[in-house]
Amino acid sequence: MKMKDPYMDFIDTKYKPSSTDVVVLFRVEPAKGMSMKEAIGRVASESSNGTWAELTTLKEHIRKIRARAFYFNGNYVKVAYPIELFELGSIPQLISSVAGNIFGMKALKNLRLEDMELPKVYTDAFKGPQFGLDGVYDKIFKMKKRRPLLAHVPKPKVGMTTEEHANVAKNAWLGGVDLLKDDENLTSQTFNRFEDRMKLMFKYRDYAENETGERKSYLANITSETKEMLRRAKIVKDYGGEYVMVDILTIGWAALQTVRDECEDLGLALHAHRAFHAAFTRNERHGMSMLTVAKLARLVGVDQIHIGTVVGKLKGSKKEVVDLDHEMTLQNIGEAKDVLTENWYKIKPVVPVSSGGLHPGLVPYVMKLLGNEIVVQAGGGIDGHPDGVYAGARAMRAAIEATMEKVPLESYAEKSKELAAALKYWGYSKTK
Ligand code: CAP
Ligand code: MG
Repeated sequence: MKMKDPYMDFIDTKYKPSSTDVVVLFRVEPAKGMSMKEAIGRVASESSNGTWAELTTLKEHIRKIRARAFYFNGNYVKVAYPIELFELGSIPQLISSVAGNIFGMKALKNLRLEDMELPKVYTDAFKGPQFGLDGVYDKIFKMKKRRPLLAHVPKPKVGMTTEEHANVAKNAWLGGVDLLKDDENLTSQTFNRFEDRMKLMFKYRDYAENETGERKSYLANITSETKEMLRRAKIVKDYGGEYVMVDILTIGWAALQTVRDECEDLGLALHAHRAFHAAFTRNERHGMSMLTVAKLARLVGVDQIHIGTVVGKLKGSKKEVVDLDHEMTLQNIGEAKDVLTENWYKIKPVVPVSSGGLHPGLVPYVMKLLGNEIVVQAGGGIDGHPDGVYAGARAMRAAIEATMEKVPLESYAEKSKELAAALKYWGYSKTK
């Protein structure tokens, strides 16, 4: 008797997703000798409640909640997952389901999770951003005429002593930086212990605020083991900080949810660094899109997230960066070839952060692409300025102000020697 292929039960082109289904868009490349349907059946099966064998234990009430691949367009496939398959409020379980074993299946040459459409019943289980874009501008910066917030990461990224790091920060804040950010791998090393850094950084932050009359804030990197992160977040709060920063992918989704809850209690905004994402997002044929990572981060509730620059040193196409910008700032997302619709309901917008190889000459491009309600971050683009950190900060700030006033940088440089020096040194060159 020929065995029935159990995988075929997970394909139903007549299926219409219900309003409570999670819908996932995959890009599927079958392995040699595998048809598209055989590959897709395996994806829908293994990511819901099937396996390779026809099960004697399968009953109708179990079969009823299986996933169904219902839409096929070339390599693009949509799979609908009944909400019963998920534990509401748990990102780890969502990813273990729809982005788990399937990436290792021999039936696939490549598989990429492009996007997922999350129903209200699922998104209602999450807080989303505590401050969000409006809260950052209105509550933290109290900025009436919104312009890009200028951020700086002291470079070299690690190795400086606490004093050296804090001195760079002080000069950057005095030069016009709004947000000082620890680098993604600066946490608590022997040369710059977390507690020592917090003590000096907040002292210099307060000094710079008094000197400049401007709000200055600090994205303190608390990335660490989870209990230690909660301890460090309290230290930031005790010093009167407004933010903590975490590397969302290296701390993991469960820890991010815990930190987000703690930030609610402490009233701290959450800056999301995405180090490690490119290990699985940059390959357009296999892995998971940064769009999906950013959606889940918005859902959990980060207030700011890195989305790329197009013109800087790190990979990210114009389409990818613009899609990310829309997904982070709009409440309703329309369908496109590799983007699903999404209604964000009560989940607030997130501030897009453009960073990675930026210097003053590249600021107009970034602002034209992403608008004025963003964070523009420069590390080397400030500390590499020929006249030093203070001048580097003033040059970046001048580039932002010039672009806000729609004045070409060269003209504006006539009244900003620091911007003139930056343009002479870097011009408008893209970095890599
Ligand atoms: C930028 C940066 C950021 C990257 C992260 C770095 O420094 O501090 O971590 O922007 O990439 O370490 O490279 P520079 P993304 O300004 O000196 O390049 O923003 O794409 O997540
Ligand atoms: Mg960095």
